[in-house]
Amino acid sequence: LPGDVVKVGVLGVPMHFGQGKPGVRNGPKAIRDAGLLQRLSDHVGLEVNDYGDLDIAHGAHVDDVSKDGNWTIKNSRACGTANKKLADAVYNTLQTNDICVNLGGDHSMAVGSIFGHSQARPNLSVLWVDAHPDLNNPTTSPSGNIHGMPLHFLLKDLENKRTPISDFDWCKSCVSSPNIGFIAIRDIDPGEIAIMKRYNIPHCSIREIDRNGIAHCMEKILDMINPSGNRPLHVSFDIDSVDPGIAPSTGTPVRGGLSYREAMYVTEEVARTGSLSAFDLVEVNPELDPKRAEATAEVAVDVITHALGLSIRDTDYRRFPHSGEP
Ligand code: NNH
Ligand code: MN
Ligand code: MN
Ligand code: MN
Repeated sequence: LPGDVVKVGVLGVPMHFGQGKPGVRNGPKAIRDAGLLQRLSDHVGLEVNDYGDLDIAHGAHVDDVSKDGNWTIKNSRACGTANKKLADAVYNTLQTNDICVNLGGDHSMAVGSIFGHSQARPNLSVLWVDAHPDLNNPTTSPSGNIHGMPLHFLLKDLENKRTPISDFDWCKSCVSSPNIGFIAIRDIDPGEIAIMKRYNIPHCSIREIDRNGIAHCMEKILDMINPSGNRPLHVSFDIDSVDPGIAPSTGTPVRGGLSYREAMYVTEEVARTGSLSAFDLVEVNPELDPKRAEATAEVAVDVITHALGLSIRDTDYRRFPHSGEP
């Protein structure tokens, strides 16, 4: 309702089991240290409820290996357990907040955040902002890292083809391919290309952004994944979507990413939908390129605050339903 203060719940998710580089568990701290909470309350004008960091057990390293030895999923036990915990936390957060912001941690946490979100609010559409489409399965994965596979557990279209991994049994597929869209992808594994083609998954590659501009691409992708505008929107934002020149502290940087303004434009358009319901900011690793870790975390804070309405409120307030009249 106009005039109502928007309530935002913030969850720190020090997940690191989905990939091999230490340091990404300190992402939530780096993003908080860069001033996120104060920016959200003082600059954006939201009611902010910080639930601290999820307690992620440092359990034994247990991989899941197929009977024929054809694949390995690294750390599946710990990753599955932590994601279940996150799913419950996101579900609970959305009972009393309008929007849930999840600070990663590696991108395997999207399994828990999207599943938990879908339990609280069905019929999600998902905008995946990333250099990678994270569509691998245990057989196509070049690395065995779960952060490259979260959508394998989430896409309804893959339900029958899903590799049964007992640590992820709790996660029911909850997003259909017409309702998920990729933007800024530029490092795609062969198996992922096959899946994208087969299910015709909406996407805007970095090349399409070069050719048609970010405004056209955002309009196209939001219209494709949520044509009626009625679905709650989940945004999963991998910081490696942004060019490593401005956001270098991340595990798998890929040259040729979004410019600073393109990243802000993406998130401003997210704010303008008025349907943002959960937002993940993942893969900030302050131990990589440590001299520029603060700058990377500042970009992450800007991304989140813009998605939640900063700048739209001032420059485009009539079209932003959360802003109220001046
Ligand atoms: N595609 C690679 C893999 O599956 C790299 C994934 N890395 C990411 N994804 N950062 O966003 O291992
Ligand atoms: Mn990712
Ligand atoms: Mn990525
Ligand atoms: Mn690759």
